[in-house]
Amino acid sequence: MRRRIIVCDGADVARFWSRIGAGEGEELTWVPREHESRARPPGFRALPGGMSADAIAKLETSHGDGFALASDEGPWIRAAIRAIDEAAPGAPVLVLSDRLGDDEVPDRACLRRSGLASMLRDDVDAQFDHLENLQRVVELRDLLDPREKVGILLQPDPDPDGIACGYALRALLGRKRTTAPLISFGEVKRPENHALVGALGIEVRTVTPDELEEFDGLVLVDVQPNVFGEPPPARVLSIYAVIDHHPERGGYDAVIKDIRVSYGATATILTEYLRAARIEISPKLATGLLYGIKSDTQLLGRDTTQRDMMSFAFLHAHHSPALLRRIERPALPMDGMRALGRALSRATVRDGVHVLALGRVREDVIPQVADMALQAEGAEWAVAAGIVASDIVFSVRNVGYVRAAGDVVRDVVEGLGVGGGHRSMAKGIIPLKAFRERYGRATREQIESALFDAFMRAIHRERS
Ligand SMILES: [Mn+2]
Repeated sequence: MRRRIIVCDGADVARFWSRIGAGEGEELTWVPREHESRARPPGFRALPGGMSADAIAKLETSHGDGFALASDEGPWIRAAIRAIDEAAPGAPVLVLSDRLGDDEVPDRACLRRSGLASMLRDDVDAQFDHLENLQRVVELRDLLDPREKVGILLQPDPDPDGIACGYALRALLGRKRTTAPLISFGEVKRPENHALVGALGIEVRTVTPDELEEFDGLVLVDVQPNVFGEPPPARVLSIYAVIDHHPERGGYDAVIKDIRVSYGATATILTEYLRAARIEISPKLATGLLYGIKSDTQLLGRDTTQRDMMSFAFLHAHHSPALLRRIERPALPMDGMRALGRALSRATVRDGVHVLALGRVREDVIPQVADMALQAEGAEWAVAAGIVASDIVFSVRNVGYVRAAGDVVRDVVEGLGVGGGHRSMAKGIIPLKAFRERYGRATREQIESALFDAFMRAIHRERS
């Protein structure tokens, strides 16, 4: 747009707008009302004689110029649009009004409506949200700054949301790994959790409940004490702070509880903290938090709020795509590639089901193969299975409009092993011993055909 001509109805609106001022290429004009003095607000050009085509014509507009009309009076707005259509036919018009009903504004192809005061209103709300987050940050710092060693306790085998949040909290507190280590009662095991700590170079120390004595401050992130056993270790029942998005549980004391159950990820809370405190977010930290939100919400699909979307968008602008790729597509070992090659050379998609049996592989190869196997033409289901230690581990993916993967896997492993998952992703584990007892030998061919049959039965089973 070449010129943006802002037309204010009367001195009050013009004075209001004079606080906003004129941006690049903007011209401020006002139409004095009948009884108003002609003293014009500074920076404004008056359009005397009321709203008319003549007044608009004096602006000497050309094609590409646009108008904003600020008024709460229907007749004035309609007269202004008529004048513009006469003097500058088809020019784009923005109507800024807080009180006009839709039927008071004429139907016009290139017209857009917005509020005037309400535009600021939205911003005031957003600023108060930031302020509330800042207050939390200040409280956390006041509480934790005097402590020599703060333990950031995550759930056992912490997931990407927990790990990224622990890392973010440390940045927020301006601490190092020595004075605020990430700790957990169970080591990092699952491949996606490993991939994150590896790519970000984060250390999560495994501790026993007794070792908690070395910390003079404890913060629980993405977890509450009930997760640590029944009953939980006494030391975790009286802590400084809990920051979490899981349903609130009782039975413990925390000085600060920030539990936001509607949020899809704790990483959204930490992102809001960091933004409110204006902490610089490194690409590494942004990538971790982004991946935390992505994996907890299955890419903004499940239990997602506007807040998660906003944090995701903010983090997306700051993250490192190369680092994210390394987390999501960890390097496959060569023997895993060869196992994949052998499996692919015999693979077929039958009745929409694509089963790949890999033999003995590193566990993180399996989900990656499952992702890829779903791309096969005609596949609605992909199952990648491999032998890990003394178990058959399999990852399942589906196209999303079929029976839920978690339900199907629970049926498949019934009486044999464990498994579960979500709508379109799931995982199952069958001990080799249990498999042999039911199916005989655990060769690749046998695993492939047994899983194929079991999946066919489970997929077509009626929901009970
Ligand atoms: Mn979480």
